[in-house]
This record gives sequence, C-alpha cells and structure tokens, in this order.
Amino acid sequence: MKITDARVVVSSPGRNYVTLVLETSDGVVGVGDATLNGRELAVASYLRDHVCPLLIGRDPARIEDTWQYLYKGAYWRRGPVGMTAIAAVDVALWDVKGKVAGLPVYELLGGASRSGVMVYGHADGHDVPELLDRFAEYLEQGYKAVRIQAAVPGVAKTYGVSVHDGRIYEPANSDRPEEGSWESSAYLDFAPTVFEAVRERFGFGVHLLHDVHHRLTPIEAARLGRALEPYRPFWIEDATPAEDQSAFRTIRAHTTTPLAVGEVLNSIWDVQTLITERLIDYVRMSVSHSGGISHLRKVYALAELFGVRSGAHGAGDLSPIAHAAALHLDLAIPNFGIQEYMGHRDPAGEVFRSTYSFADGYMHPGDVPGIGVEFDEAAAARFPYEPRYLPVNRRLDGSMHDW
Ligand code: CS2
Ligand code: MG
Repeated sequence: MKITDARVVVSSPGRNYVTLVLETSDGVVGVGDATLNGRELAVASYLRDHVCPLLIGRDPARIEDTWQYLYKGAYWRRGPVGMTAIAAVDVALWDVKGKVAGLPVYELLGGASRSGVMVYGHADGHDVPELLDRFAEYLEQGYKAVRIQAAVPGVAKTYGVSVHDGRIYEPANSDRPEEGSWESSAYLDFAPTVFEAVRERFGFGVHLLHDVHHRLTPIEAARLGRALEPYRPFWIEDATPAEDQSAFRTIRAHTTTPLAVGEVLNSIWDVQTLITERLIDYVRMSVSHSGGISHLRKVYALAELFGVRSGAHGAGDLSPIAHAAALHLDLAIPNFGIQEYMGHRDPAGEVFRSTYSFADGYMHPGDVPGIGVEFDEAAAARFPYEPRYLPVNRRLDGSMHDW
C-alpha cells in the first residue's frame, strides 16, 4: 500500500482548524489535526509546501520511520510549527493503521488500561457567585473534576473568563490581538479566596484545578501553591513561563500543591529535566503540538519511570481529531492522570463527526477502527478560514506580560 494523496484543509467551523487528509492506494483515508491557534497558516504551509510532496509513494504502515524521516530530515529541530505538522502526519497514519487492522487505535497501543478517561471541565465567572453557579452545572453533568477561574477584581479581562457564554473564554480578534491586563499582586491575594468559596459550597469530594497561564515568577508561584494547600487542588497549571524548566525547582521546594505544565511545549527534550528531576506531577503536552501519538507516548513512557502522570491539553482550539487521538492514548497508557475537555462549539460537529462519548465525568474514544473521527471536506468548505489572533497582555503600567 502507498500514500497516493496528502492534502491540507483549513476551515473555520466555529474556530479555525487545519486538517491533514491522507489517501492510500487501497482507498483508506486517514486524518490528522495540524491546528496551531493563531498561527494556523504557518503549519498549513509547512505541510503543503514541505511535507505533503514527500509523503506521496511512502508506505503508510511505516509510522515510526516516517516520523524519523520528517523529524531528522528537516535538520531544524523541535518547535511548535514543525512538531504540529509531524503530529498531523503521525495521527493520520495511526488512523490508517487502525482502519486497515479493523481496530480502534487504543487497541494498537496495547489495549485499554481503564474503562474511561477522567476529564475536567472549565467553570468560570465574572465574580465568585457566577463561578459557583457554573461549577454546579458541571457537577450536574457528572464531572468529577473542574477547573475554576474567576475574574480578578480590578484586572480587566482575566484569562479564562468568558465574555459571553461560559465556554468561549478566549477572545480572538481578526485584525490584531485584543489587549488584556494583568497584575500578579491582585491575583495572588484573590485566587485563594476563590478556592475557599468553592470548597465551602461544594466540599472536598470533587477535584479542583486552576490555570495560571504562565503568569507568575517562580517565587510567586511557590507562594500561590502554598496558599492553596488547604484547599487541596488537583493541580495548578502552567504556573510560570514553561520554557524555563529550572523555575520548577523553586516552586517545588516550597509547596506540595501538584504542578502541571506543558501545553506550549513540543518535544520530550522540553520536559526532560522536569520529569527526570520529578519537578512536576502532570505533563500537559498535546498530541497535536508534540509530534503526534508516536512522540507523546515516549514522553509518557519517560514520565512513568518518574511517577509523573499525563494531563493533556484539550482546549477547543485542538480539533475533534486531536481530542480523539488524546483519548486513545489516555485509555491505553498506565500513567494517565486526567484529560482536559473543553468541547467544540457549533458547527464543528458538522465537519468532524466523532465517535467519542462522555458519561458521568469520563470519556471513551469509541470502538470504530482508527481514530474514530470522520472529516467531511464538503462541509468544511462551507466554513472558510478567518484570520484570528490570540490576545496579548499588559500590566497596569502598560508593559507587556505573558498572556
Ligand atoms: C488553555 C488554552 O485550555 C487551556 O488550558 O491554557 O485554552 C490555551 O490558552 C489555548 O489553547 C491557546 O490556544
Ligand atoms: Mg492552560
């Protein structure tokens, strides 16, 4: 069998997604997600101009060899654009392999290690009472774990707080990035009161998570971790800018609050120190931005040796193909921790028809052969690409800060 066609489709059913479609000489079709939010066309070009021509004529069964060919063959290492492009090829090849074998991908990864994958939702509020109401809705739906984010008083447009409907919490402007504001001192005083209110109302029988979105210094993060200890968070996420692995030595020295990081990282080398020095508890890299199933499972295997668990990024800007791929890995690996699930806004379901399911706080990828997501190219054509930027952030004095 040979790969006979490789094409990239950029569509915007609710938000932008980049999808790679591979066709084989046996008529089997495999799909992969190549979405890099706010920089979509860079990956589309990397694939179209530099990768797709190399795939034609290759044997789709040789997943690892193709991975090595694209990674080593580029000479330039790592990075979000290249690793997202390779991830899309990798996932599409696992999809093909599953369809050829007649098995869901998790069976090819060693089979299920659990009956379902615990996911966390994202409850937010413009103030604490609104957050509590939204939190209650998640509990009603059966969620066992919920991330809590509330607007910091005096700080306009806090990260993680939706402008409108409670699910779309990331503004995306088409002409230039929206400007948010930030002040860590106000946030550090406020965040523990949010946890206190949630624990007071809902008790300790539900997991609480919180996203710091790379905004603190190491010692500020250490202070936050320590202040949250009485409320027993499941984790604090991305406490400091992720590229500085050594920052976690400082945080770790001061708090027992579990630490998660990695949604902006792309390779096993980006988390090597974090894992081998046991500086984190959960690694948050996603299938789509980290070289696909083949590479992320190596990260998880390394993490297993050091007692680190998975906690994959699952924002709505990763397409349903990415979410399905994550669920297959989550189901199979021994050291699964938790999976983010933000869901996808309409009309994404018209373009991506998925077989995964949610029940009582757990998800399952389904049992159809392959990844379990059908990509409808005709439907995708009805939703053309729309340029969108992620926001930027300024401190109250006007200087740039991490968003
Ligand atoms: C966030 C993301 O879901 C999360 O944990 O940190 O929403 C992140 O901001 C986006 O994926 C950026 O595209
Ligand atoms: Mg995050």
